Amino acid sequence: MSGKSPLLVAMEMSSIRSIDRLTSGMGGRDVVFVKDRPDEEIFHDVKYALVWKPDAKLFSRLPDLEVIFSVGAGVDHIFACDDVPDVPIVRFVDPDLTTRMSEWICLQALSHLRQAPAYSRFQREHRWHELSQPQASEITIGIMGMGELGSDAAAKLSTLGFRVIGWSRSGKSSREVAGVEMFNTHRLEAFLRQTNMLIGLLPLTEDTIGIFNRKVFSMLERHEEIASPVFINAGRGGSQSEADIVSCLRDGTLGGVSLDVFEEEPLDADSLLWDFDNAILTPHAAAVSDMANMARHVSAQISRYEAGEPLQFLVDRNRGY
Ligand code: NDP
Ligand code: OXD
Repeated sequence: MSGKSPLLVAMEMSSIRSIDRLTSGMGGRDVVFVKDRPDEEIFHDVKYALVWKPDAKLFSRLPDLEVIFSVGAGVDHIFACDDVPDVPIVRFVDPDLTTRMSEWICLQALSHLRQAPAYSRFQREHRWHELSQPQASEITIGIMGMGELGSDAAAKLSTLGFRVIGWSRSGKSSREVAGVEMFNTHRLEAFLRQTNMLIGLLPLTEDTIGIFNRKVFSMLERHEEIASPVFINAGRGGSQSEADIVSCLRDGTLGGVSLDVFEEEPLDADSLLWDFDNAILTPHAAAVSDMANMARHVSAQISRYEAGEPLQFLVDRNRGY
């Protein structure tokens, strides 16, 4: 025993390497994995818990909890639990996570700009056929959710030459990105009507459930030279209507999609989404949380907390993110 309050970990960790990276980075603090303990055990004296999609009843087993750490940047998995105690919730904000997300976003935007789904089909068909190639600057990308992730993606997409606009509740982005016009919730239609590629980087809250639906997709602007409009979502699947995505891909309201998140995960093998040539799907893998960085982040926040300094990256319970 280290004499420090242990960190309780409630998440599936399939790789030994990740477990090592987390435990060895905790500066000698004991790490207790819930999955190794009896279901009925009450964890007295555990002040800190690191959680990802925990069992709904977990918090009833943590009577002395003082801080909840989310393994993800999103915290909807915590609010889905029963009786979440009234203690600070710290989410994961990490430059490496942000970089990975922007890589995924740029990859998807470029794939649709350069018509990768159509060229993959031509290759399967052994067909030599050249498609038109508009410049990135002719395409407007609209990002819904301009927080840590959205604003970094906006900066990188701008560097690639796209025209980028952003939408958020406040009409502001987490960090200002030169040349990016911002829209607030009252100006959603004006934002959508000029967007050729719509990117979702929103948290899942009561206000964002099902926000990406036929009504929204119908307002997007087609660009005649590429399969468009395009919808790209790496926020949360609960924000999208998959029935609407399927019907919009079928009738051409959408020309392509890239989805990393789904209403139910894992995506059912029978989902119609799998079989669209113009749908690029990844298994909630746009940006994974690195466990060595996680250990550094949790240790740093615990040090601040124990020194009486304010915690960083706190979740606002009223907003839900
Ligand atoms: P932030 O909290 O930094 O940013 C959230 C953004 O969404 C802000 O711009 C906020 O606006 C906006 N927003 C929230 N609610 C609304 C609303 N009702 N209407 C309009 N705008 C709204 O979050 P991050 O950028 O760090 O992360 C975003 C999400 O990405 C996470 O919550 C998570 O769900 C997802 N994610 C997915 C990953 C993956 O691998 N697929 C990996 C990591 C995160 P304002 O600032 O004005 O309040
Ligand atoms: C996150 C995620 O929220 O991985 O970080 O989805």
